[in-house]
Amino acid sequence: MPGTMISILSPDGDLKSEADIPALRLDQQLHLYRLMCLNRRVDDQMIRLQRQGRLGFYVGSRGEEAAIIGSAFALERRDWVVPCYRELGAALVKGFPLIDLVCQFFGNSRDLTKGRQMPNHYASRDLRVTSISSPVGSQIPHAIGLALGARLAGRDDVALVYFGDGATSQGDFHVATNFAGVFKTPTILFCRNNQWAISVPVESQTASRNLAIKATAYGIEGVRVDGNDIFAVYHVTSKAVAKARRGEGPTLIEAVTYRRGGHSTSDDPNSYRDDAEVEPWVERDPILRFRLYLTRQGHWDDDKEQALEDEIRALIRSTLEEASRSGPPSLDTIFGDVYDEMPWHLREQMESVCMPEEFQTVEQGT
Ligand SMILES: Cc1ncc(C[n+]2csc(CCOP(=O)(O)OP(=O)(O)O)c2C)c(N)n1
Ligand SMILES: [Mg+2]
Repeated sequence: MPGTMISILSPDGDLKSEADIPALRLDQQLHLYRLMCLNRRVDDQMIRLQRQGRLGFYVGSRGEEAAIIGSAFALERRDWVVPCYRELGAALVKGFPLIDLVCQFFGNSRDLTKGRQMPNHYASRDLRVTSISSPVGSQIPHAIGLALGARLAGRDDVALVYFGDGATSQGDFHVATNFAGVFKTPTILFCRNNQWAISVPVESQTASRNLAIKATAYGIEGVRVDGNDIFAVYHVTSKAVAKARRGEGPTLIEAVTYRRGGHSTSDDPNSYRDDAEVEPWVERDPILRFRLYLTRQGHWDDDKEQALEDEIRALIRSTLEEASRSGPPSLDTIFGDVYDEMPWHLREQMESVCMPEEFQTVEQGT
């Protein structure tokens, strides 16, 4: 039933039902915990750098780490992540090296996207993480197309697309979900319902009882899950992935969570929401909940937490040092990757800006 919220871990880190615990080995659980902590510390550091004027822009995901990391972990390497812009954690799960992400944030010469994108708009062809698509909801049809393409090519990879509660009001969501239902594309439509679309609360976004129920209209399965419960998120997403891979069609997952920070570094939520609203969500923190669980099970303690904090701090510091050794992309990168054969007028411009005068072949005045 799309209205029933699935949860496995209670806020104090207790299992609601032993039977429900997904088959995650201890090393996998500890890996997930580390990634959630890394995600948060990278967010904190990048927001600080933006405030210092060293980074143009950043989008954090404080409070949404379980929804993002738990879902991405349900994928295989060959599967596609089609992100919105708040899924650093999914990139980390996919194995995106932190140095590549940070070089993209700085838009330097090591940036895989050659400094052509806004900060926070990373992509990796090798890892099957598609380019972040800022126009709200536009990535949803892309994911449906990727999934259909995979099936037509005889492959069994699936595509998981992330989007927010606000995106469910966009035409692209409805067009894509309808298409996915009709053609049973191997897609997981993962909606992070973080309660806000910049300054618009979800209650003003839709008259629907919830977001998962929107699946019913398109004849696909809708699932509502506690987005701050890493086990529940992993559990429902794994089921949706397996179903998609069997050729039984898409699932819409609504992960109920909360955007604890600003929309981005360009936003100040104090101007439209009360701190009192945020407080209960601090208590439901997904990282704290997982830590309490691991501690109760005897797998975690303060020494391990400290060691992890130290490891992450050192990793972020060394990554920033390494990234700052690269300068801006070279000027000729502006001209590449568009034409197979570059038109003469662009070649002329490229030569005039990139080559020392003695090597320029262009005759002036022609
Ligand atoms: C088509 C379009 N309209 C408006 C915007 C400006 N905008 C950027 S993010 C955003 C809110 C999206 O909210 P939601 O889908 O809930 O995702 P969240 O940011 O909460 O993760 C808006 C309105 C945009 N980028 N694209
Ligand atoms: Mg939102």
